[in-house]
Amino acid sequence: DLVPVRRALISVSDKTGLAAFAGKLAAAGIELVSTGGTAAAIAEAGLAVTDISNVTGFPEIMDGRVKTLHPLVHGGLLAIRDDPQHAAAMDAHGIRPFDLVVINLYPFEEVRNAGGDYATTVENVDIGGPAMVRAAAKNHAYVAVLTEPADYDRVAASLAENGNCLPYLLRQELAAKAFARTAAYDAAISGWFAQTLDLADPHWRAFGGRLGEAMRYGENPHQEAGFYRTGDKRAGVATARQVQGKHLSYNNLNDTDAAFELVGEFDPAESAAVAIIKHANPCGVARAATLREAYGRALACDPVSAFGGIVALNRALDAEAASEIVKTFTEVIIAPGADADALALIAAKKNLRLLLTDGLPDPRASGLTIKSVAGGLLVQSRDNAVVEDLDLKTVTRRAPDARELADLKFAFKVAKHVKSNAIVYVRDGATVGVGAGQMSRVDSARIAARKAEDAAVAAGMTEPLTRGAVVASDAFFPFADGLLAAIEAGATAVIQPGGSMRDAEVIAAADAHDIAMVFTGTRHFRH
Ligand code: 93A
Repeated sequence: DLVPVRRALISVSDKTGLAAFAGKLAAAGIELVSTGGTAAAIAEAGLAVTDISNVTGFPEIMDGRVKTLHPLVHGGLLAIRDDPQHAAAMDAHGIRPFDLVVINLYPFEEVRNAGGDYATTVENVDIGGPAMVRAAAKNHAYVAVLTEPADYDRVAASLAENGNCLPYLLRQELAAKAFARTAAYDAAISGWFAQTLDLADPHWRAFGGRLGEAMRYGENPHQEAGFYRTGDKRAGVATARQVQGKHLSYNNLNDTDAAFELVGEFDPAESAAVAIIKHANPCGVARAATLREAYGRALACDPVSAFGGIVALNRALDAEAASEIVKTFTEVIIAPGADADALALIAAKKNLRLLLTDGLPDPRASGLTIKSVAGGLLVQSRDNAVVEDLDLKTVTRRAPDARELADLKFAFKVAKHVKSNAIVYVRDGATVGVGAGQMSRVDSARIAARKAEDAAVAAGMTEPLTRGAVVASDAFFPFADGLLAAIEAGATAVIQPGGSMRDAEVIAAADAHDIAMVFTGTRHFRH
């Protein structure tokens, strides 16, 4: 997989590091071919360089708009060296291969950022550069493509190390980088157009999706919105089939995604599980032998909030569960299938949206999550930590018993899907109090406990279900107060990441109340 590098094509707007790198290539006996300005800079450094016009037999024309767009260039980039027909075409037309391509593009982004006028900005849209970058990247089986000076040193080092050859893995990685560069370049161009012409749609398209549905409005009626699908085939809200009901709104899609991602945490072979979501937070999650039972217990956690909620199931919807769900006003149901009787029951509720998928989200799957901030995007890998994979450490004198431990794991899974600060009380496989999205952890603990009290009153119970429950916290307790609030609500065991400066104080408070506490070492912030 080592390909010898004999001939390089260099065409760079940013000439940083060019002389030094070209010097190393020349010293290695590599022939240098360049476009006008680049060739002049290389010659100035005292190196031999062939002007591209001497290769193409054609002058650079139209102010440089057409300088490398020529078969003698692109044939040399795209030829499959060991294909007899390609080799014959090279012979017939006098095409010589390029093994290395060094290109950085016209500085479109800089000109745009400097507020260049319309004509100047458009003139800085590079055409020939991206064409060569893409050709070389496509043909990475034979060609290495560099798109930024930051890679010069390691490519020079690799050439020196491998006897003037470059290994396949490096060419492949450089190709991936090259396509990322041209994609970002085109996104910058389309973004500039969208901004200049005040059009939202092309801007959205640039984020790599295809417009699935244009929504009537966004999070609020005065906002425009569209749902763009990336083409990712995994089970989820973008690949679900809508069987019935009104169009999904922006908020429906956001909440349905939250609901289904949460319920995907629970293995359907182990138990049925149901999550009810409002405003992207769960207001009830439960697992049980049947979906009907799990739904009933999820609903009992916070029946007031569940009104108008989204219901996600980890097993195919059956008639028993469907007949319960339709009793409460529900916006959307999402499930990995439904049987005929369930479909008939749901069909009677014309407006109820039913989404069916071919499977469940995989909580361990990799991937990216993206959030927009003013002038940029925050991109991170998906939170794919799963409590079963973590090294749980008991830090208190008392260890959780088997029932507590099962509930602690369940609670931590739910907490992963609750906006921070998240506090989740769980009893016998069902949430009994959820505190979400508070600025202080102690408030989340109190709110969750108060909601459990409300649910108890509504159900005519003498005491809230938090008595004897376990509690999960998505991040460590910075002070003992949050833990004390949970203990006061009746929690007997706690799961949390640990790692606070005051862990000792928090552990001492737990021990003083004979509470069992486990540390996960992993945090589940979600904002
Ligand atoms: O004007 S182009 O779109 N047409 C071309 O054929 C072409 N070939 C190279 N832009 C083209 N380039 C770009 O010229 C390269 O991407 C590079 O950014 C720049 C280098 O020009 P020079 O060597 O004259 O400084």
